[in-house]
Amino acid sequence: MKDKDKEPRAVAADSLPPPSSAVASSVKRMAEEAVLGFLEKNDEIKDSGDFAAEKGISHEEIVNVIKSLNGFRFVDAQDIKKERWQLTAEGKTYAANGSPEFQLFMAVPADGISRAALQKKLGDSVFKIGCQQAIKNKWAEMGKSQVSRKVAHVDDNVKDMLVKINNGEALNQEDIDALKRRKLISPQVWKGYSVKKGPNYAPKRRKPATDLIRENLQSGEWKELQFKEYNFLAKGFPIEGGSLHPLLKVRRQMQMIFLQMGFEEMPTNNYVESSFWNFDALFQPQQHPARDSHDTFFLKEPSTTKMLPEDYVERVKQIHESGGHGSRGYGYDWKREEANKNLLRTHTTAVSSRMLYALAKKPFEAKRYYSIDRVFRNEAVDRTHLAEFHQIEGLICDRGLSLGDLQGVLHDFFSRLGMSKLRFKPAYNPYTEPSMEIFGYHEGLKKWVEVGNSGMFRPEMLLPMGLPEDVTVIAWGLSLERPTMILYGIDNIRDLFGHKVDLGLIKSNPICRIGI
Ligand code: FB9
Repeated sequence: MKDKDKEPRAVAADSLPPPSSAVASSVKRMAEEAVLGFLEKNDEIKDSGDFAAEKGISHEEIVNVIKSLNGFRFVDAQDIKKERWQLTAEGKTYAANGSPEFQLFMAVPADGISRAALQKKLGDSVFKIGCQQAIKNKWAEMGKSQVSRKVAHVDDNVKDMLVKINNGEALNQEDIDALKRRKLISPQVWKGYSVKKGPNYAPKRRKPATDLIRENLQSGEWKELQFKEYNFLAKGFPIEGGSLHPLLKVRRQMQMIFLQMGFEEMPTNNYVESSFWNFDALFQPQQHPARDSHDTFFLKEPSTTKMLPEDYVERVKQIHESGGHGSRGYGYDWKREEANKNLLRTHTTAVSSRMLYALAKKPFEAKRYYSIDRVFRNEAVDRTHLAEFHQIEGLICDRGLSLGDLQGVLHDFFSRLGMSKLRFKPAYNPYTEPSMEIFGYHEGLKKWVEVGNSGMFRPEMLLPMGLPEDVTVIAWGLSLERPTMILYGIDNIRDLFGHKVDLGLIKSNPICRIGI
């Protein structure tokens, strides 16, 4: 018995690695020479399919060559279509293992077998179909529990027909219809070409010249040179221009809204902040849960801030420990070293505290400030939360502002975001009282969306800064990521921000159409 594995096994074309470009182009050249060579001696290639089979070249390769030669009018190709049948997945299994009715018949011993045993032997689907067909063919007797043969011998015509189909052999219409009814075959349109010589026919294709060069002129060969047609429709190389990340497009839109509303941007170029400006200045008590490393990234190096305005720090210490200006404070022992700790800012409100303190040092003038930049929170990452996001914050500092003013400016701001219907829900922030969560009705999503938080900065925050008694500050905040995810229909924040972003989205994302 010849040793099986030494035989070079015939491997299926699609299991081979794609031919390297060199092989590909040599196969292409071979196919081209085959077509042009054949037409040198013959008027026509009647059927590219037969021609491919004859030449032992894949029909696909022949078709590619015919299309290209036709493009350069080396040949004149006419479509020919043939409808033929191919086996369905079920048809393929029967062609391989025999029709279910034949499998059933073969599984019934001469003295019969129980239905249950037979079903176990054949499996549910073969048993079910096998029974139907075997009864129809009067091959077997299906008693209540017993199955027995009605004939001694049967032929598996169905399998034979399926094999014929597979080999591209023709069957009579009746058999085709029977197999079609059993969904064992499905129609397949075969496309090929008949080919004749074209106006530019030549036995060998010389690459058409793409340029007229001095040598062509000197040698006079320009006379018989074939020049490649100019393809004025050719798409030039795509100009790879820079493209803005969706977040930056929405940021720019948000900036436009703030500038149109008369706000000026606060400098946010310091991710590292002291606990003092990020928390203490905002009257956030030192034992507040947000101030421990579970929520906040504290710095190992430099671990403490170098410089704080001592007089102001003293007043903050006061207000935390024993209150003032009518507040009884928190009544705990405020620690300087806690305020000195450096961290990655958890909100851009840390910048607002610096700006309001700076404002307090000058003769008072009303101000509208906004900030849009990164903040960091040691939070569990999920579909809408990363350890960092961009916070958008707006504040108005003026005399005698009320909660009504806040709601008014929120209506103005969010209506420019396309959300004119707002609802406010009482909330709590350590640094604002009263505080409100903001909900907006999103026409596109047809639902109410939480769009941010807001409040009036507490006097315990503003007065120690030195701002006049009657100055109040209304403020609100939201993220940049949420509106961007909604506007660009991005479901998972990891698709928007971070190393997993697919650049395709960056290159092909549409312009940002906020508010309209
Ligand atoms: O952005 C948020 N939602 C939002 C905003 C706009 C938007 O636009 C639509 C397309 C047109 C859609 C959605 N939120 C705030 C709401 C929620 O996403 C919330 O679950 C998550 N929030 C972040 C914080 O998460 C811990 C968003 C982020 C946020 C929340 C509050 C503030 C800032 C950012 C604040 C504040 C504040 C309060 C008072 C004074 C000063 C600042």
